[in-house]
Amino acid sequence: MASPADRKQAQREAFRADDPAAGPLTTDQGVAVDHTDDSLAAGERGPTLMEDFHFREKLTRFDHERIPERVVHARGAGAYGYFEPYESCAEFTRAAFLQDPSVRTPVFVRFSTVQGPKGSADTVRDVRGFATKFYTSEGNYDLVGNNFPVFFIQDGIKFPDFVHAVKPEPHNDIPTGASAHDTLWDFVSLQPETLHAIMWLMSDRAIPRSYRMMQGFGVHTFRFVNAEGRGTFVKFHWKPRLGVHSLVWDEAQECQGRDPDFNRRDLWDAIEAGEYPEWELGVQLVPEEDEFAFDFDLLDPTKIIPEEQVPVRPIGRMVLDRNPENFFAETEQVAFHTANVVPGIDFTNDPLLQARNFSYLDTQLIRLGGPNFSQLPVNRPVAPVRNNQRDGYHQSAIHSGTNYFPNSLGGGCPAHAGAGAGAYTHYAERVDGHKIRRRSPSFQDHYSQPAMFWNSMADWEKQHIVEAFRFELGKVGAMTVRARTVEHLARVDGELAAQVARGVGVPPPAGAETPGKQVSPALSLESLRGDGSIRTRQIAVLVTDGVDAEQITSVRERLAAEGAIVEALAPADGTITGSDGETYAVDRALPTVASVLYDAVLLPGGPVGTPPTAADPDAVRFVRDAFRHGKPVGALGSGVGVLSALEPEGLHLSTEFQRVVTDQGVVTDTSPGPASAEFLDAFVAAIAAHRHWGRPPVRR
Ligand code: HDD
Repeated sequence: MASPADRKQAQREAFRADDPAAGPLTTDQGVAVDHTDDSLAAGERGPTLMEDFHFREKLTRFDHERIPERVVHARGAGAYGYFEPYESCAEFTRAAFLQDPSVRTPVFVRFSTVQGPKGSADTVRDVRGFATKFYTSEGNYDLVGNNFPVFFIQDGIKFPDFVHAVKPEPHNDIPTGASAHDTLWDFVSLQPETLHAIMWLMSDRAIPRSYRMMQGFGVHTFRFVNAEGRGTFVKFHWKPRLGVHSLVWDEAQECQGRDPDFNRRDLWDAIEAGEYPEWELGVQLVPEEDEFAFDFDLLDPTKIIPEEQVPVRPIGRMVLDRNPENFFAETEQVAFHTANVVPGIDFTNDPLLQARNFSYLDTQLIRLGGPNFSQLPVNRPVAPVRNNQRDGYHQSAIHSGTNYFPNSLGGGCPAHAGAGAGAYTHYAERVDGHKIRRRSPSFQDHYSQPAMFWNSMADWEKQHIVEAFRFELGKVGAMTVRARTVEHLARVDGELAAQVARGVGVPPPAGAETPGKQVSPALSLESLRGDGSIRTRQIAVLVTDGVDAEQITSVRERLAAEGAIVEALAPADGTITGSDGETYAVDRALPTVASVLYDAVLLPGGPVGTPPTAADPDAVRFVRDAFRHGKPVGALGSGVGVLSALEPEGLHLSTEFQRVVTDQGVVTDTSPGPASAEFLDAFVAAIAAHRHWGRPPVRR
């Protein structure tokens, strides 16, 4: 009998396709096929015959392999895992999966980008989807979130407008996986409710280093309901164990070409290597009586509750420990729906959430071709399903008995869940109002929270935001749109607006009134560095014949002990001969990789006085890119000489004699022999810091 944590995996087993090795090739009808390489033809050079049923079936099946991609979030990657609560949350919610720390609930998570099609690159500037399906004992619960805590619009009726504006333009289907185009910014400039999410989009949050290193948010205010029927407002937060880390824009762009699958490969490889990504689930809880205690509306999805105001309370953890076996069957066919809730979790009147509760079921009907998509293995609940829903496309069950309620002929089954049987009951909120089509005045402040976000950023984060605005608006053809956007920015922060205006060639806006100086330190990436470990960071060691073998071994051993992944890169694949005359395996040939695929680089020394990599332009470019992108650079022995290539980039090595020198993440030690503990400690610390922002900014 499978343990509860494995219930989803046990269920999946039943749907595994028969092993094709166990018998001959057949048609879909099970007829054995002796030859699948040539069509049935009238003579060796004659026409193909209509009666070749195998040929027609094979081609027809191929012609029908694709289903429509998701209208948004088309590109994604998913994994299975489990969730376990730290303690019972019974005080706030009766949800069964949040009661008992010994109960693991299986999950499937799909991460995604939003704008680009299914085949677009991973490292685009975009929101990332973070959708979790909990297969609970009371049915499926879907938390369909993003890596931003706010959304671009307040009411779902505007979703088609927003998505039309951000998607490729209708006449030429350009741009792919990008927001730097006229229609998006036209919409933004006319719709200041977008500004808060736009600030996040222009920040480094929009270019995560890894799905494993980004936060997730439920965005809306939801409602917990306990066994007594008492409601508590709740906002959901996922916090990654490895900390929140991002790329820099220049790097993200190069990565799109070097490895368009950068984020999905990273997730896949980490799980295959047993480095299971982990997030803590946290909640911000607001008692019902405090509904109006904030200077914004809790129902407004363009607002956060600052963590300093309502702390995030950790309630459990999620681990992803299994890759899917078939991308299409599982990651592509998974169907999330915000209205998939379980007893103890309820909605609020957030108009964006209400719209989503319509849209997701509707979209699955067209995308998955009918109403039976919940029978697909990845969507199937582990809780039993009993109802009178029948028929429709792709019904794969053979139901028997009655199909209506009430009935006596079927023994009255399935009967209503009796009291105490765990039925879902909607929160009995009192609602009273006139039918109107009007936004609440409490939704009208569009500038205070974007300003808070800006005020909370470190200097380097502000600089990246300004550069992002300049890049995006700089690609907008209509100068009126550029100017109108900058006018809105002036109402967020005058300096931000002035700097952007200077970059995009519009007049600096006259001083506008800006909201106060509210700050939320929890918003800065500076405060989200995680546990300080270097687990799963990718470290490149540039090697060639004659390299100091002792150095490589000492660095490899230490970094591997810390959980980092070390790869030796040489001018060509195969082996190299070290200074000790031994041969060492090369992990990858330099021309097949690039600095943007690694987190740090190390240059070991070679024979005395000969920087081993100095002559190799690929190696020099590698180190220069790593330096320009703020990455840790280590150099040992004569390898330090290679760093002279970084002088034009602003690196000035100390000429005073010191054994180990650390300067803005560049760690050097000119002494020969194995790397010292002091060097290794400093290099590890530099890698743990991820990026070193004191360096000169990236210039093309
Ligand atoms: Fe949505 C997909 C997240 C607003 C309509 N959305 C989708 C996915 C995520 C989100 C992560 C991908 C799920 C997957 O991996 O399959 N969406 C959000 C968040 C929102 C949001 C966090 C705001 C807080 N979405 C939103 C609105 C609407 C939609 C307002 C419509 C009124 N979203 C959809 C959709 C999608 C979708 C069209 C496309 C594919 C799908 O649902 O399954 O129905």
